[in-house]
Amino acid sequence: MNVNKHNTLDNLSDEKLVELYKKMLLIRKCEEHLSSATKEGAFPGAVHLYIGQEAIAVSMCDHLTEDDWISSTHRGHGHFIAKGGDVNTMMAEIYGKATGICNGKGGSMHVADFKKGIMGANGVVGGGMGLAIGAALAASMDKKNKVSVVFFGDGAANQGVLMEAMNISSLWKLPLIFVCENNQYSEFTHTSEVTSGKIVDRAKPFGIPTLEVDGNNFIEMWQASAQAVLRARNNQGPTFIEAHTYRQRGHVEFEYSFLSRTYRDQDEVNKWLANDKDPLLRFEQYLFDNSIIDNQKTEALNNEIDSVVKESVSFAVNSPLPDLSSAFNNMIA
Ligand SMILES: Cc1ncc(C[n+]2csc(CCOP(=O)(O)OP(=O)(O)O)c2C)c(N)n1
Ligand SMILES: [Mg+2]
Repeated sequence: MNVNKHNTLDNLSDEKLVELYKKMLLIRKCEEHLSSATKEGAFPGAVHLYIGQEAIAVSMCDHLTEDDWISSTHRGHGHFIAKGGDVNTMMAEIYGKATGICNGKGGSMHVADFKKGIMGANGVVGGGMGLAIGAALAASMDKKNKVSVVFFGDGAANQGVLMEAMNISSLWKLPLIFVCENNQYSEFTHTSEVTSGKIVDRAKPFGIPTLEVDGNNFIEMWQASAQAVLRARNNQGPTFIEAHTYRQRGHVEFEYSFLSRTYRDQDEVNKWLANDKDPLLRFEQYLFDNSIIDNQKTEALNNEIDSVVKESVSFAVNSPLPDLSSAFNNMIA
């Protein structure tokens, strides 16, 4: 299957394009805050940041409604925000507060909101696949044309559960979309050291149509997402997208506090931070080139998003910790 490159984003209004840009900016700025906050020890636990991959979640989720489902990874804040998750309660969750979306008991790797179709971030690599296929099966039995999307990494593509998910979703024509975010690293190991062949080719023997895209190109990723979601809604079965991207930050923030060696060249990182590679800067340039934003508008949007992030941090910081008596609430024995 080829990405519909003749189609541009022309059919989206300027307002809509600015909304999409704001969503990417919101993810970026939340993550930047979390980066500095984790270094200050503002909350317990580690954070895995989505910086550099924002175009993938935002473009895919633009085609989904609250009734559709997504499952995510340990790098899940971007998916949560893109799918319409509330930033205040996400921030409070990461800060471990009672007002968090999971009452402060899940933390960064478990931000979830079932009311919004967000089955959650997931600390188990590949764990989201089982959840997404369950939701896809339920969607197909309900016959309400709902769609289920699993976001996973290149490392997760080496988990056996992917083969099981591809097999049964293809056989049963489930409305499932595989989105492999190939960011070139699994923890501290380059993908080429642990992955044979092309990841996207793994779907082919199962008869699943595939799309391989530049995941840092918002337009290309948006088009691929449109095609995959349309197929799923029309009961045509699963689609597999491999989105090439780059993990701009470490595997976890602050990793050099425990790593004794570097594992990638700064030159390589710098190349991906540049205007022609970074997904947010590229989309911003597209909006400039089409006279949708200018310097003044960009500054206003940045100020607006800064306030949203500031408000979420203040909500999190000023919220109480969960009461000790609630420790065993919502637990099943
Ligand atoms: C089943 C399982 N195995 C190993 C780990 C440890 N681990 C956490 S993240 C990670 C790398 C995942 O790489 P990838 O899927 O490419 O996602 P990325 O971090 O690049 O977003 C590993 C091995 C885990 N959490 N779960
Ligand atoms: Mg990876």
